[in-house]
Amino acid sequence: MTLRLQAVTLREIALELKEPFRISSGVVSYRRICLLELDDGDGHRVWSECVAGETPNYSPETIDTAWHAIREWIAPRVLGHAFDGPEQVFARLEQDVRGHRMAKAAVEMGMWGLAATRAGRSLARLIGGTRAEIPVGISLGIQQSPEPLVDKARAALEQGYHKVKIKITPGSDVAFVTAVREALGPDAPLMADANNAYTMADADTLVRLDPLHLIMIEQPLAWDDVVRHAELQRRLATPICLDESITGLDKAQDMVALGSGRIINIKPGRVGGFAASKAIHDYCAAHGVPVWCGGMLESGVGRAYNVALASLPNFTLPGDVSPSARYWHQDIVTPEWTMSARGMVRVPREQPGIGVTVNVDRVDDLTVRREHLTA
Ligand code: OSB
Ligand code: MG
Repeated sequence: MTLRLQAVTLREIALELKEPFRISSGVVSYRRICLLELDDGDGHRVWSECVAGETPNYSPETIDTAWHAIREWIAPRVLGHAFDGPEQVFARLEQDVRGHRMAKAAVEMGMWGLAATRAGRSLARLIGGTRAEIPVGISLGIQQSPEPLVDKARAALEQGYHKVKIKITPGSDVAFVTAVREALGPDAPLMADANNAYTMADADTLVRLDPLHLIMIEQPLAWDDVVRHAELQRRLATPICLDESITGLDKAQDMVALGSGRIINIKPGRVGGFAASKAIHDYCAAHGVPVWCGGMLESGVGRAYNVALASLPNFTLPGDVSPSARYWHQDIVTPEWTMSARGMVRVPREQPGIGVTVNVDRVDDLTVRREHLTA
């Protein structure tokens, strides 16, 4: 079935987080979120989301660079072009356009959503997802002191979360994670995420995390590094998980070849979308590397794509796919994303498309700019 994009509307909305989220490289209280509405001109529409943040503290991309890239180079390559299927979109976007993977992903994932909508099938089934529900992990931002961190981690486990990720940075690391481990016991499923806050000069500090038996340490070193991570992994018993460094399948292959880590956090919005995510997923499955689905504080739209992706079989670790109420006073989708008392989010496998409806009136109220692009 031919897939053709006739028009796309870009929007920027402002959505206030329930509480500020602090990582080693910055803090966010309001999310400036870029949403796309794709239209096939045939009566089918679907929403997608770009994960780029306000500042380039996670990757070089921002919402403003993504907006520019989508308008100037990415949308024009897709609008009006006849694709045999959504799996062809990424290769076309890679041709002669370097980088801008977040901008590409917003369009590419939207094309998968559009294909699912047109086919009257759920996105999860379309991509070959097998899970009916996904175990959920929570990502806890850096706190002022260990006490509030311990309280939040305890509350998360009581709510049913399957994994607690603790953001760390030099000065808020070993003592903070130790406090949580001592309070919650040896079996609590804990991990840490440094978002590039360390260098090899800090290796001794990171080695001191080994006795805390974390499931993994996420991205301790530079955002684009795989070489030094390999050296660090040789010194650490705890598995390293790469996030920022894995911008595509090639980097996953580098990680395995060099031994830079043993686990990958796949964020479809970071790697250029679903085709790249599926390729990384399949490669990791073939090489015995577990993967899990990360998050970028998405609205309910981006979350729909993450949940569908995480239903693929090699997503064997809990994903950062927390329910809407973890982030927002009110999400922009109906139904909101919820988590069961068993810490699971249900995959909408029976509804066509992305499985949630966008509350357009609310999005209109939140919109600060919009731009309509046509074939
Ligand atoms: O490193 O995984 C990360 C949020 C913003 C930028 C980077 C990261 C994160 C998270 C949030 O950890 C996870 C979530 O969306 O729940
Ligand atoms: Mg991370």
